[in-house]
Amino acid sequence: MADIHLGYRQYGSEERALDFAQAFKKAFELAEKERVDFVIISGDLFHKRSEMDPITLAQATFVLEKAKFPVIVVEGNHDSSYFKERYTWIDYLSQKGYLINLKPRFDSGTIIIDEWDGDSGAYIDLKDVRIYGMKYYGALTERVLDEYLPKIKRDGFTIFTSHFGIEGYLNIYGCINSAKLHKYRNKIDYVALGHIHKKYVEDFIFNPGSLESCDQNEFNFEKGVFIVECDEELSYSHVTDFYTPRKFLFIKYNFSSPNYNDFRNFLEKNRGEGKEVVHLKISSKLKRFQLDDEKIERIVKEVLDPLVVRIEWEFEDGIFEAKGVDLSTNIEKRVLSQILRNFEYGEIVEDVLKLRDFILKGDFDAVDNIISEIISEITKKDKEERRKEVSREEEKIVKEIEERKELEKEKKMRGIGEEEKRWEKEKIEDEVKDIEEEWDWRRAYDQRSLLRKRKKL
Ligand SMILES: [Mn+2]
Repeated sequence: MADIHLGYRQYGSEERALDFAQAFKKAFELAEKERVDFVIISGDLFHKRSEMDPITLAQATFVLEKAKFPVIVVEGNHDSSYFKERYTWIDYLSQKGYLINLKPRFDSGTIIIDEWDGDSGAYIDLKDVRIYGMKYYGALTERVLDEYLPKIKRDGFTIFTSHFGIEGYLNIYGCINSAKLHKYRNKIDYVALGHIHKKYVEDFIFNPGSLESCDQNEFNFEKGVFIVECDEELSYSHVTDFYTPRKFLFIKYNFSSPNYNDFRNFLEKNRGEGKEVVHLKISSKLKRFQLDDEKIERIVKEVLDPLVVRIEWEFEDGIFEAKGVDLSTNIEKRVLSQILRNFEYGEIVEDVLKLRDFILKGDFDAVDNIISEIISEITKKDKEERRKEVSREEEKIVKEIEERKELEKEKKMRGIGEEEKRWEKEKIEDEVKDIEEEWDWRRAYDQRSLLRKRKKL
């Protein structure tokens, strides 16, 4: 399985977060029922990298502590920042014995594929199956694969799991050409991927899709888990019926006049079973202020009994005209919500208005509270910006690695004297000591993983 996205409060809805947890639990119940030997989660177990909340952690441990089989996992783009080595929540759960987090490590730019030692490692042998894992590396994926794949040694049924997409299935960031994998078909029996939230199979490459829809566009994607059996031959089935994902309802309506009864009747005819995520697109030749959106929303809620409603407005004149109308809070709210619709902040209009009032009153404690609440709801903020920052960071790393390699080559050519070697060794020992002294368990988890790696040298 892949792309569980635990902790995703989609549309700011607590119910939606429960959906993701429920899907995860059901998938593990299925695994139990099928008496699997192990489970692989190919990335994005969690939705957020850093701001773990107690409920999400409880949801994860509640399911994982019951598992009677090993759970292999790799970190996805939602689980870890991939250009810095940081202690992640997946690392934490691995140390607690809930997960086996497979990832390579790097030593001066060289990839190291260690066997799992109960704490860290890139591959593990379970009976007659060998599993290699690689976390998400974004734009560096192909580069890391080029170093990783040649180091794979087949032993029994050999699996490679990672979190990246294959080009041609969905146009998203973080995909590679599958030819890179097919080249190693003779060494790998099964490639387990995640990242693309839609099921696909390409020869020995398997991507199960997510369990729930993380985006409205994903509702129609085939999603689920693979149950794979390998005796003499490989057989598999893609299972979807162990859980019913939340239904989405997409409705379009055109207001030719402000007739709310017609609208109500239309909804009656198009209603589902209730508790769906409703995406309603309303178009009209009327002016924006001629329609009462509060009333519209009220009717939608009465007739459809939705879990969440998202209303998208399409007016021919486009811009909202406030001429001759007073700017009551209601209208202010409409304008704001129209502006905020362009961002993926969820329903924060009320919060923004409250915030404005608190600032005017000078109640800065309330301002603090409301801002931290809003921030915790923003998940996809500055996506583009972050992407740019990441590729800049990646370029830097690649450059550093190449520079270091050059330097090492030069060194080898010249040959270093014994004294210089001793001096180099002492310098490294001092650095490790420094880190050890700086180490503070209350804040420096990333220092710790660095230390662990340095010590092994
Ligand atoms: Mn994902």
